[in-house]
Amino acid sequence: MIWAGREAPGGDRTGFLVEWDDHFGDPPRPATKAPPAEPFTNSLGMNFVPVPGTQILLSIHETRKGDYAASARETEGVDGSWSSPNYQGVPVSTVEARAFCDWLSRKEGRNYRLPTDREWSVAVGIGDREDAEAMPEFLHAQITDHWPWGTSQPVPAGAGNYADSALKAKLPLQATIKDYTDGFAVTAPVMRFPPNSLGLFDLGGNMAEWCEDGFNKERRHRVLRGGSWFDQGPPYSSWRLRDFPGSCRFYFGFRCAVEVAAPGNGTSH
Ligand SMILES: [Ca+2]
Repeated sequence: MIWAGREAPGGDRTGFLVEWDDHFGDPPRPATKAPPAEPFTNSLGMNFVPVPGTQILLSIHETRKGDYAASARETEGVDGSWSSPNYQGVPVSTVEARAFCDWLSRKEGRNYRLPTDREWSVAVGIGDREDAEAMPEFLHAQITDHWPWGTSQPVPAGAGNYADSALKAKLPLQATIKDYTDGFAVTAPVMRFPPNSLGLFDLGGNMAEWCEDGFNKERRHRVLRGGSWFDQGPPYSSWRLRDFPGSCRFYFGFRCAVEVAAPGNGTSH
Protein backbone atom coordinates (compact mmCIF):
# COMPACT_ATOMS: atom_id res chain seq x y z
CA MET A 1 0.00 0.00 0.00
CA ILE A 2 1.30 3.46 -0.77
CA TRP A 3 -1.31 5.33 1.17
CA ALA A 4 -2.46 4.82 4.70
CA GLY A 5 -5.52 5.87 6.57
CA ARG A 6 -5.08 7.07 10.10
CA GLU A 7 -7.43 7.71 12.91
CA ALA A 8 -8.43 11.18 13.93
CA PRO A 9 -6.22 12.63 16.63
CA GLY A 10 -7.58 12.33 20.12
CA GLY A 11 -8.58 8.68 20.18
CA ASP A 12 -11.98 7.19 19.54
CA ARG A 13 -13.23 8.01 16.06
CA THR A 14 -16.91 8.11 16.87
CA GLY A 15 -16.47 10.31 19.91
CA PHE A 16 -14.23 12.58 17.94
CA LEU A 17 -16.79 12.93 15.18
CA VAL A 18 -19.42 14.07 17.63
CA GLU A 19 -17.07 16.62 19.11
CA TRP A 20 -16.09 17.84 15.68
CA ASP A 21 -19.69 18.10 14.53
CA ASP A 22 -20.36 20.43 17.43
CA HIS A 23 -17.52 22.63 16.26
CA PHE A 24 -18.64 22.44 12.67
CA GLY A 25 -21.79 24.38 13.43
CA ASP A 26 -19.98 27.40 14.85
CA PRO A 27 -21.01 30.71 13.25
CA PRO A 28 -18.45 32.42 11.03
CA ARG A 29 -15.94 34.63 12.78
CA PRO A 30 -16.26 38.36 12.09
CA ALA A 31 -14.06 39.46 9.21
CA THR A 32 -12.00 42.28 10.57
CA LYS A 33 -9.64 42.59 7.63
CA ALA A 34 -11.45 40.91 4.77
CA PRO A 35 -9.67 41.56 1.48
CA PRO A 36 -11.53 43.11 -1.46
CA ALA A 37 -12.57 40.88 -4.34
CA GLU A 38 -9.32 41.10 -6.24
CA PRO A 39 -6.16 38.97 -6.38
CA PHE A 40 -4.52 38.80 -2.99
CA THR A 41 -1.35 37.33 -1.45
CA ASN A 42 -1.46 36.53 2.24
CA SER A 43 1.21 36.52 4.92
CA LEU A 44 2.36 33.00 4.00
CA GLY A 45 2.71 33.84 0.30
CA MET A 46 -0.47 31.97 -0.61
CA ASN A 47 -2.05 33.48 -3.71
CA PHE A 48 -5.81 33.96 -4.02
CA VAL A 49 -8.07 35.00 -6.90
CA PRO A 50 -11.77 35.90 -7.03
CA VAL A 51 -14.33 33.29 -7.99
CA PRO A 52 -17.05 35.32 -9.75
CA GLY A 53 -20.50 34.61 -8.38
CA THR A 54 -19.21 33.82 -4.89
CA GLN A 55 -18.06 35.84 -1.88
CA ILE A 56 -14.67 34.21 -1.63
CA LEU A 57 -11.19 34.39 -2.96
CA LEU A 58 -9.81 30.92 -3.62
CA SER A 59 -6.18 29.89 -3.36
CA ILE A 60 -4.76 29.27 -6.81
CA HIS A 61 -2.85 26.31 -5.41
CA GLU A 62 -3.46 23.46 -3.02
CA THR A 63 -2.02 24.07 0.44
CA ARG A 64 1.71 23.41 0.37
CA LYS A 65 3.95 21.86 2.95
CA GLY A 66 5.61 25.21 3.53
CA ASP A 67 2.23 26.79 4.28
CA TYR A 68 1.20 24.01 6.64
CA ALA A 69 4.55 23.92 8.42
CA ALA A 70 3.98 27.43 9.69
CA SER A 71 0.88 26.33 11.61
CA ALA A 72 2.34 22.99 12.67
CA ARG A 73 5.21 24.77 14.39
CA GLU A 74 2.81 26.87 16.42
CA THR A 75 0.14 24.27 17.17
CA GLU A 76 0.53 21.73 19.93
CA GLY A 77 -0.15 18.09 19.19
CA VAL A 78 -0.13 18.23 15.38
CA ASP A 79 0.35 14.76 13.93
CA GLY A 80 3.61 14.83 11.98
CA SER A 81 2.55 12.38 9.29
CA TRP A 82 1.61 15.27 6.98
CA SER A 83 5.33 15.87 6.43
CA SER A 84 6.06 12.49 4.78
CA PRO A 85 9.00 12.99 2.41
CA ASN A 86 7.32 10.68 -0.10
CA TYR A 87 4.68 13.25 -0.97
CA GLN A 88 4.80 16.86 -2.16
CA GLY A 89 1.33 17.74 -0.91
CA VAL A 90 -0.07 17.96 2.58
CA PRO A 91 -2.18 14.87 3.29
CA VAL A 92 -4.53 15.79 6.11
CA SER A 93 -8.02 15.10 7.37
CA THR A 94 -10.69 17.75 7.05
CA VAL A 95 -10.40 18.33 10.79
CA GLU A 96 -6.76 19.25 10.37
CA ALA A 97 -7.48 21.30 7.26
CA ARG A 98 -10.08 23.30 9.16
CA ALA A 99 -7.69 23.74 12.08
CA PHE A 100 -5.18 25.24 9.66
CA CYS A 101 -7.82 27.66 8.37
CA ASP A 102 -8.70 28.61 11.95
CA TRP A 103 -5.04 29.20 12.78
CA LEU A 104 -4.60 31.36 9.70
CA SER A 105 -7.77 33.30 10.51
CA ARG A 106 -6.50 34.09 13.99
CA LYS A 107 -3.09 35.03 12.62
CA GLU A 108 -4.41 37.45 10.01
CA GLY A 109 -7.83 38.47 11.32
CA ARG A 110 -9.52 37.21 8.17
CA ASN A 111 -12.09 34.48 7.61
CA TYR A 112 -10.26 31.54 6.09
CA ARG A 113 -12.10 28.29 5.57
CA LEU A 114 -12.47 25.43 3.13
CA PRO A 115 -14.57 26.18 0.05
CA THR A 116 -18.09 24.87 0.04
CA ASP A 117 -19.05 22.19 -2.44
CA ARG A 118 -21.03 24.85 -4.30
CA GLU A 119 -18.10 27.26 -4.46
CA TRP A 120 -15.86 24.49 -5.75
CA SER A 121 -18.36 23.77 -8.53
CA VAL A 122 -18.39 27.43 -9.52
CA ALA A 123 -14.58 27.48 -9.50
CA VAL A 124 -14.34 24.46 -11.79
CA GLY A 125 -16.92 25.87 -14.21
CA ILE A 126 -20.11 23.88 -13.63
CA GLY A 127 -21.84 26.14 -11.15
CA ASP A 128 -24.47 27.23 -13.65
CA ARG A 129 -25.36 23.62 -14.41
CA GLU A 130 -26.05 22.48 -10.86
CA ASP A 131 -28.87 23.18 -8.43
CA ALA A 132 -27.34 25.55 -5.89
CA GLU A 133 -29.58 24.16 -3.14
CA ALA A 134 -29.01 20.45 -3.76
CA MET A 135 -26.90 18.30 -1.45
CA PRO A 136 -23.66 16.93 -2.94
CA GLU A 137 -25.16 13.44 -2.81
CA PHE A 138 -27.59 14.40 -5.56
CA LEU A 139 -25.04 16.29 -7.66
CA HIS A 140 -22.38 13.60 -7.63
CA ALA A 141 -21.41 12.48 -11.16
CA GLN A 142 -24.53 14.01 -12.70
CA ILE A 143 -22.66 16.09 -15.30
CA THR A 144 -20.77 13.70 -17.50
CA ASP A 145 -19.38 15.93 -20.22
CA HIS A 146 -17.14 18.28 -18.22
CA TRP A 147 -13.74 17.73 -16.67
CA PRO A 148 -11.47 20.21 -14.86
CA TRP A 149 -9.52 20.79 -18.10
CA GLY A 150 -12.66 21.22 -20.20
CA THR A 151 -14.71 18.91 -22.37
CA SER A 152 -12.21 17.06 -24.58
CA GLN A 153 -11.67 13.33 -24.35
CA PRO A 154 -9.53 11.34 -23.88
CA VAL A 155 -7.62 13.26 -21.26
CA PRO A 156 -5.25 15.61 -23.13
CA ALA A 157 -1.52 15.54 -22.49
CA GLY A 158 -0.49 17.70 -19.56
CA ALA A 159 -4.03 18.02 -18.19
CA GLY A 160 -2.97 17.32 -14.62
CA ASN A 161 -1.49 14.83 -12.21
CA TYR A 162 -3.64 11.71 -12.50
CA ALA A 163 -2.90 8.00 -12.29
CA ASP A 164 -0.44 7.76 -15.15
CA SER A 165 2.36 5.61 -16.50
CA ALA A 166 4.69 6.87 -13.76
CA LEU A 167 2.35 5.42 -11.15
CA LYS A 168 2.04 2.22 -13.18
CA ALA A 169 5.82 1.88 -13.15
CA LYS A 170 5.78 2.17 -9.37
CA LEU A 171 2.72 0.01 -8.81
CA PRO A 172 2.21 -2.34 -11.78
CA LEU A 173 -1.12 -3.63 -10.47
CA GLN A 174 -2.62 -0.17 -10.03
CA ALA A 175 -5.28 0.86 -12.56
CA THR A 176 -4.06 3.89 -14.51
CA ILE A 177 -5.14 5.99 -17.49
CA LYS A 178 -4.19 4.27 -20.72
CA ASP A 179 -1.44 6.04 -22.68
CA TYR A 180 -1.32 8.97 -20.26
CA THR A 181 1.93 10.26 -18.78
CA ASP A 182 2.27 13.27 -16.53
CA GLY A 183 5.56 12.23 -14.94
CA PHE A 184 4.45 12.10 -11.31
CA ALA A 185 3.80 8.76 -9.64
CA VAL A 186 2.28 10.36 -6.54
CA THR A 187 1.75 14.02 -5.59
CA ALA A 188 3.41 16.70 -7.68
CA PRO A 189 4.54 20.14 -6.53
CA VAL A 190 1.68 22.58 -7.03
CA MET A 191 1.21 24.56 -10.24
CA ARG A 192 3.07 22.21 -12.60
CA PHE A 193 0.08 21.99 -14.97
CA PRO A 194 -1.89 24.76 -16.73
CA PRO A 195 -4.47 26.70 -14.68
CA ASN A 196 -8.11 27.04 -15.61
CA SER A 197 -9.67 30.26 -16.89
CA LEU A 198 -9.83 31.73 -13.37
CA GLY A 199 -6.14 31.07 -12.77
CA LEU A 200 -6.68 28.07 -10.47
CA PHE A 201 -4.13 25.27 -10.67
CA ASP A 202 -4.62 21.55 -10.03
CA LEU A 203 -8.37 21.62 -9.50
CA GLY A 204 -8.30 18.22 -11.17
CA GLY A 205 -5.85 15.60 -9.98
CA ASN A 206 -2.88 15.88 -7.61
CA MET A 207 -4.68 16.06 -4.24
CA ALA A 208 -8.40 15.49 -3.74
CA GLU A 209 -9.62 18.63 -1.99
CA TRP A 210 -11.76 18.77 1.13
CA CYS A 211 -14.83 20.98 1.09
CA GLU A 212 -16.89 22.24 4.02
CA ASP A 213 -20.00 20.26 3.23
CA GLY A 214 -21.43 17.02 4.41
CA PHE A 215 -22.10 14.59 1.57
CA ASN A 216 -25.73 14.38 2.59
CA LYS A 217 -27.98 15.42 5.43
CA GLU A 218 -26.57 12.78 7.76
CA ARG A 219 -23.19 14.56 7.57
CA ARG A 220 -21.27 11.43 8.54
CA HIS A 221 -19.08 11.97 5.49
CA ARG A 222 -17.52 15.14 4.13
CA VAL A 223 -17.00 15.95 0.48
CA LEU A 224 -13.76 16.00 -1.50
CA ARG A 225 -13.54 17.31 -5.06
CA GLY A 226 -11.25 17.11 -8.04
CA GLY A 227 -9.84 13.63 -7.82
CA SER A 228 -6.16 12.95 -7.32
CA TRP A 229 -2.96 11.34 -8.56
CA PHE A 230 -4.58 8.05 -7.54
CA ASP A 231 -7.56 8.38 -9.93
CA GLN A 232 -7.60 6.65 -13.25
CA GLY A 233 -11.07 7.93 -14.24
CA PRO A 234 -10.18 10.69 -14.27
CA PRO A 235 -13.27 12.00 -12.56
CA TYR A 236 -15.77 14.40 -13.99
CA SER A 237 -15.87 17.91 -12.56
CA SER A 238 -19.11 16.79 -10.89
CA TRP A 239 -17.43 13.80 -9.22
CA ARG A 240 -17.48 13.79 -5.42
CA LEU A 241 -15.42 11.65 -3.09
CA ARG A 242 -16.61 11.25 0.48
CA ASP A 243 -15.00 10.17 3.70
CA PHE A 244 -15.18 10.63 7.46
CA PRO A 245 -13.94 14.04 8.62
CA GLY A 246 -11.14 12.42 10.59
CA SER A 247 -9.92 10.31 7.68
CA CYS A 248 -6.60 11.02 6.09
CA ARG A 249 -5.29 9.37 2.96
CA PHE A 250 -2.22 10.35 1.06
CA TYR A 251 -4.30 11.67 -1.80
CA PHE A 252 -6.40 13.96 0.44
CA GLY A 253 -5.38 17.60 0.59
CA PHE A 254 -7.07 20.96 0.67
CA ARG A 255 -7.25 24.43 -0.80
CA CYS A 256 -8.10 27.50 1.26
CA ALA A 257 -10.78 30.08 0.65
CA VAL A 258 -10.93 33.51 2.28
CA GLU A 259 -14.14 35.48 2.54
CA VAL A 260 -14.08 38.88 0.87
CA ALA A 261 -15.30 42.19 2.19
CA ALA A 262 -18.87 43.12 1.35
CA PRO A 263 -19.09 45.70 -1.47
CA GLY A 264 -18.58 49.19 -0.11
CA ASN A 265 -16.99 47.88 3.07
CA GLY A 266 -13.42 48.74 2.28
CA THR A 267 -10.99 47.21 4.75
CA SER A 268 -7.27 47.15 5.06
CA HIS A 269 -5.12 44.17 4.25
CA1 LIG B 1 0.53 11.10 -12.09
